[in-house]
Amino acid sequence: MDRDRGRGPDDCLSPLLGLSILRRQAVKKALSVLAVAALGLVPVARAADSAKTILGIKGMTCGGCVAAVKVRLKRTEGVSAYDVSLEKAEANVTYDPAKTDPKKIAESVSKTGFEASVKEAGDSKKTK
Ligand SMILES: [Cu+2]
Repeated sequence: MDRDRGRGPDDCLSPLLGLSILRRQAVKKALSVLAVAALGLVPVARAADSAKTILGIKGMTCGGCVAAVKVRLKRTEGVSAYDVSLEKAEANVTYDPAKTDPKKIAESVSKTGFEASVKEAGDSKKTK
């Protein structure tokens, strides 16, 4: 026989019990997230988002020239990272292949007055 249970269902769970249930759910959730990530979501996202190219850049003579090229790269659509070397007369550019390609980036850089050309396009082809 039920005696007075007028307190309602919330009081039936002690705080400790409630906590352990929450923890179990959190662990389950974390495990399922890990499983999804392990199933290949991460590598796919990586491959799709970025490619690298090397541009040869003629005419840079000082840090100011390098800075000008950097500013241009920063404003070029699809470029996510870059490293411009005065010594090597080239730029290492990481870009989103869905938005742009090495030729377009070289054209954009050439607008600074420094003639840029694609030295190495993408990961598949390695040409001098
Ligand atoms: Cu200069």
